[in-house]
Amino acid sequence: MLNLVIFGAPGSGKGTQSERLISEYGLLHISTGDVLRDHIKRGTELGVTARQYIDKGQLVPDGLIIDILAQVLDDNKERACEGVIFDGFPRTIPQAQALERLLGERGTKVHAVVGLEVDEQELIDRLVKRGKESGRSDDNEATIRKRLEVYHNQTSPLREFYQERGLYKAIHGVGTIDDIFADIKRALAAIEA
Ligand code: B4P
Repeated sequence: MLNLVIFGAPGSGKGTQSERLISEYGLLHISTGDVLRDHIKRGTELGVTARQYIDKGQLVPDGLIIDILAQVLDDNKERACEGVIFDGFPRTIPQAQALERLLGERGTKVHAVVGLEVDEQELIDRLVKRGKESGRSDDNEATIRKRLEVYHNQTSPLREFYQERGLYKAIHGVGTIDDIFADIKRALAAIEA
């Protein structure tokens, strides 16, 4: 069983590399961004609330997102036992502490954190490009800059949090998707055994 966190700034390739990791290791994919966008599409109460934050480039409040994650884990109990990739969660220290607690209560833990490291201009270029192609409401330059600021202030401290626990695997996230994935597999080889 392998529980992975895929970590990085907006546009670092979390979603892209998650797809590869899922097919390679047969993991359950939990993307909090995807869960929130699904709620927005269905017009649920949660979706209406989440949209107010996402469109401003802010994080959805911790309490809300932690409850969502606990619910998704409960709804997918059997699959979660085979291993999970957490994509876009945790994004704050309280979320990381909640993840430790939620997994601990289920008799498991985070085995590794894959940190995709990409320079800022490349992140902006990727997200502006995606915004033009997909029309995602938060992929416009002003919101992207706000998301990056939020990342630096609230999310990047998690790097140290996981380094202290010996779980952080730094991956250079620029290059072809295949090459980056090969680096991730190499970094995970040691913990797979
Ligand atoms: P997310 O959906 O997680 O959005 P994101 O950080 O932009 O990541 P995403 O997965 O979409 O992009 P990726 O790095 O794969 O969150 C959206 C919003 O939801 C947040 O801003 C927040 O408001 C809210 N939210 C979500 N989770 C939350 C939480 N835990 N707490 C609070 N709020 C939360 O980048 C992919 C782009 O790069 C693609 O266009 C791809 O084609 C391109 N790309 C990937 N690899 C590449 C490569 N090697 N070369 C060139 N381009 C590449």
